[in-house]
Amino acid sequence: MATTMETLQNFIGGRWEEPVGEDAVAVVNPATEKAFAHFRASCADDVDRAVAVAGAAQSAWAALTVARRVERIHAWADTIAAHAEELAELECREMGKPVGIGLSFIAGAVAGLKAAADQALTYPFSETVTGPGPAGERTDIVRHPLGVTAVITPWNFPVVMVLGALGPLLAAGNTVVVKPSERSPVSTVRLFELAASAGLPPGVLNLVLGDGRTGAALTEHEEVRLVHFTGSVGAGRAVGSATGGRLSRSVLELGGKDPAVIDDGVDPVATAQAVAFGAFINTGQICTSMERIYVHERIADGFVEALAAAAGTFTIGDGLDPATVLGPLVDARQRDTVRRHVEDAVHKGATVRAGGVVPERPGYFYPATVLTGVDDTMLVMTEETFGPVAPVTVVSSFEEGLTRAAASRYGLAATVYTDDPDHIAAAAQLPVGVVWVNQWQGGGPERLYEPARDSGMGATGARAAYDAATRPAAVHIAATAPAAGR
Ligand code: TXE
Repeated sequence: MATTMETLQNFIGGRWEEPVGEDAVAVVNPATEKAFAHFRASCADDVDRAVAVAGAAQSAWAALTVARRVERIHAWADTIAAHAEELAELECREMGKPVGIGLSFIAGAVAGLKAAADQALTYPFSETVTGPGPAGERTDIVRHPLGVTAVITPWNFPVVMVLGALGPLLAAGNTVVVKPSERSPVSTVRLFELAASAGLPPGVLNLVLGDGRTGAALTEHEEVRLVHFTGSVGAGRAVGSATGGRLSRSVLELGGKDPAVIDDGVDPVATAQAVAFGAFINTGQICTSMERIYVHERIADGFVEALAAAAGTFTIGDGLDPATVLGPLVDARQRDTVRRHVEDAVHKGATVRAGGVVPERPGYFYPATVLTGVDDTMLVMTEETFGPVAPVTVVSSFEEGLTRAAASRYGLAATVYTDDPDHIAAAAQLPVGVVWVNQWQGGGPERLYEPARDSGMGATGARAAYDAATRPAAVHIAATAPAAGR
């Protein structure tokens, strides 16, 4: 194994190889600000080779039975599960996620990979939809794999984002080129080492390291028939334009500015603790983190007091320390974005009820922060902060909360806390992909959704991922071949 955890390499056709690209990239531990790994960003030639190798391996992979492909994916999943601790530690060092939190998300991702792959066993890759009728005619629908696909992932959940995209793509018979974020490639490199040892055939799963330019080369490649992208809206638009222009597909999971709407009548303290988790876990770096909080005026005082108290329990530190609940932000740029949003809000009249000050210590840390007195002129209410900040708005009714929640250019997810069935029905109409009621997260492999507005495009979950990973063809068969005299 040529690659090491210090000098990272591409994995193409089952072999580790140095990218041809020249630009050196360092991987920095955000808790210490020290580089601990490096690689060279892959250039277009590296991408060409990876796509060509994936193309050469695709027909043999698609020729395996579905059961055989699913079996190989399970073997990889089991190997990942056996190395979860190591992967969680690598994620912690490359992007700051506390190991305990990483472990729970990796466990979920392994279970999700297996569940997604298992759906291939019942997915109708070939089905007869009409006939044979009285005339003996028949129509079959055959769902073909697309060929070579690409997965481009962000830094907030390196392992989860790779595993979340790969199951249906691989199980449907496609081969894949993966490009992880340049900020957090190390755990993904380890995933590929484990894939090799789990017996995935060479060329089925390939890894190219690089930044947005490498991602763009992959997205623009003529032979890449689908790009599964998770990241910012700006980059997502570029991916969608490049694939659309080539008449290829993309599935885009982009940013969010997710609201939480808290109704009168719910317990303010218990709800505040739930909201603290939804706003601060993973240091607020989750696409579905709660970024706007709307609370009914009747319970607002108790709620805000409890939320500020909960924020104080999010202990800052290096994620390798079991006592840490709030790790650093991924880099200085992200920490400065969060600081800028809070300073802008305070400048425009917001009040800091918890946190709000960058701690004097090495590392890109920012405390769990609660703001009140916010309004829609503030960056913290309109742009994705992607950090541990909970801006609270007091509303006079649940309906006002829903109206404010819907007024955003994003539409990823929303969470409401209410026991009123009419309010639950009203919340289900929000222009978002996912609505959670009285719990944040959850929904299982049958959860089918598509982000709305700037938060993305392309449905995922349930069978949608297989529909995206295959191309249906209708085969209509007449009863008999033409005969003389007929
Ligand atoms: O995203 P980018 P970043 C949001 C969040 C964050 C912001 C920037 O607000 O502050 O995005 O984060 C690759 N063609 N989210 O910089 O730049 C890039 O190399 C093809 C929300 O991480 O979008 C990386 O692998 N690929 C999101 C991946 O895209 C391109 C999670 C994401 O990088 C590319 C992460 C291009 N033109 C950030 N430009 C979520 N929804 O969870 C970049 N890349």
